[in-house]
Amino acid sequence: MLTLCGFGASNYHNKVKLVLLEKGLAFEEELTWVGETDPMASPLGKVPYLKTSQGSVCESAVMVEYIEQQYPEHPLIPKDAFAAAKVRELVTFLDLHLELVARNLYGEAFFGGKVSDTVKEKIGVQLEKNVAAFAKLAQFKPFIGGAELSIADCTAAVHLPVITAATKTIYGRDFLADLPVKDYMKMWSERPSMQRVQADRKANNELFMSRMKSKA
Ligand SMILES: N[C@@H](CCC(=O)N[C@@H](CS)C(=O)NCC(=O)O)C(=O)O
Repeated sequence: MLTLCGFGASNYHNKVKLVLLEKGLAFEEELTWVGETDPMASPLGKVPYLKTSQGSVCESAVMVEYIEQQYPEHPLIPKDAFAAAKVRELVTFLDLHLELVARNLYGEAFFGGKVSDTVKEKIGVQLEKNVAAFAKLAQFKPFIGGAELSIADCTAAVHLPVITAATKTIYGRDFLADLPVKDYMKMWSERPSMQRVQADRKANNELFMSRMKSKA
C-alpha cells in the first residue's frame, strides 16, 4: 500500500495525488504538516513524501517517476525516449523555473507577510523570462505536452493557478495571461481526479491558513 504524506493545501502534495488518482492506484493519505515530518523520510523537512512497502521516498519529481515505473498501467510518461524527455523537460520548467521562483512571493501574496521591493523586482524579471521560455515549450493541445495527459499536466494543474494568483497580487498582473490557462484548468475541472483534489484542498485550506498566520 502507498501512503502519501503531506497536506491537501500543498501544490506538490496535489501533484503526486493527481498522478496516483489518474493512474487509478489505491493509496492512503497521512496528514503531515511541515514541522511534523519524519526526518528519515524527508531530511529537508518538506512535504510530500511517499511511504512504500520498501521504504519512503521524498521529492515529488522522484516520487512520480517511482510510481510510473512501479505501476506502468495507465502510463503518464510516453514510452518513446524523446517524447518522455520532452515531458520531463516540462516538469522541470514548471517545478524549477516557474514554481520555485514564484515561491519567493508567497509570503506576501498568501500569508500576510512582506516581500521587499528588491526581491519583487528581481523575481519579476526572472519570472517574466522563465514564463516566456515555458510558453515556447507548452502546447496546451489540449494537454501541456500535446495530445496525451502526462505527469507534466499533473504538475501544471497545481502550479499554474498559484503562479497566476501570486503575480496578480504582487504585480497587479497575471504573468500567465498570454497562455490558455483558463481553458486548460476548465478541462481539468471536469476530471474526477481534480474534483477530489480540489474538494480535499478546500477542506484542508482553512486549517493550513490559520496555522500559517499563527506562525507569521
Ligand atoms: N522540491 C520539493 C518541493 C516541496 C515543497 O516545497 N513543499 C513545501 C510545501 S508545498 C514544503 O514542504 N515547504 C517547507 C519547506 O520548504 O521547508 C518537491 O518537489 O517535493
